[in-house]
Amino acid sequence: MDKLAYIGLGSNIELRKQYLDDAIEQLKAHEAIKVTKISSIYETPPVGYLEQGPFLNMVLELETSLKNIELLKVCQAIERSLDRKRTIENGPRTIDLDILMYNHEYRELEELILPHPRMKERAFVLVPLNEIAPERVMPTSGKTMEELLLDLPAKEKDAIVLWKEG
Ligand code: X6L
Ligand code: MG
Ligand code: MG
Repeated sequence: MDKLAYIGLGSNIELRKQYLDDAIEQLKAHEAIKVTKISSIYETPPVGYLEQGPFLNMVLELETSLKNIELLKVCQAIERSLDRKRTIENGPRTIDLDILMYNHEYRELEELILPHPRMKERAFVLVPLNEIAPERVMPTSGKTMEELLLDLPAKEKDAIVLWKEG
């Protein structure tokens, strides 16, 4: 039985759009993954570590027969293949793939916490998630993406701008 998963993608090293596209192509090429929804791309100011350039962020919906940790390993392999380095904590990255939700699971494993513990505070995640899955309920909070987004300060949401090529 396939599981429904949501993956957050982010890049802030050029060529940002190319890294997003390459990551999506690698997920699509995986035999155990079907990409079922793709959000728009948003340009977003950096959060956490501020001395870095703006991100492109988006969210994907997947159907997969992979187990949660297997999906994590696939995401990490894609990050490595796209030259992800971990030099500065929360610093610039070619590509970041985070499992936001996996089915309706809530669990804390050593390698993976589901749902992503900080997704409900991050407009750069909730704006694209609300676009493709407004009625989806976040396990642990019991709120829909639409409701979580309403809880965020307007100035954080206003900083998330639809991105257009060129
Ligand atoms: C205090 C301390 C408050 C740390 C917040 C927030 C840390 C977010 C890390 C934090 C804190 C993060 C992206 C990003 C990052 C991204 C945008 C992170 C991990 N990833 N900013 N910052 N998009 N716009 O994908 O999310 S670093
Ligand atoms: Mg991240
Ligand atoms: Mg990550």
